[in-house]
Amino acid sequence: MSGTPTAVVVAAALTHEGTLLLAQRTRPPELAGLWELPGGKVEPGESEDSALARELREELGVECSIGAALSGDVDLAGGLVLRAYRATLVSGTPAALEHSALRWVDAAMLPTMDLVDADRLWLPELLDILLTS
Ligand code: 523
Repeated sequence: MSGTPTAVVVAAALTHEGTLLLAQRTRPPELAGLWELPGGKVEPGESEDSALARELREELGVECSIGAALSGDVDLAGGLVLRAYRATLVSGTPAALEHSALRWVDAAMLPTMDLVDADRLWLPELLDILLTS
């Protein structure tokens, strides 16, 4: 059966010294002010890894190494599917180039953050990553 291919949105669980980087969205209005794992849409012809590395370069100004996927995908509106990957910094210091703020959160702070709904799927796995890193 043919049809429109599913578009994938990739997001990064970027960790550093027991903390996870969250980014505060500026748009759309219903998501503005909420915190997310940074990332964005995979473009046609791009691999998910290189799309995520590109998004982190564009949004944060850093070079990252992309690792394993977290468990499970999230179906988003508009036929998009959201997938998250582990990531670590290779060079640079993240800056909020396209977000209103960035915050490195530890396992105690993560559950208190106002996350976008879709990213909540990974809360248990993210806590586990932070507590065992
Ligand atoms: N999410 C989401 N969580 C999350 C990301 C990176 C994205 O729920 N961690 C959702 C938000 C949007 C959709 O995925 O509904 C696309 O993300 P967006 O807008 O960050 O992707 P862009 O910037 O590549 O898309 P354009 O707006 O088309 O430029």
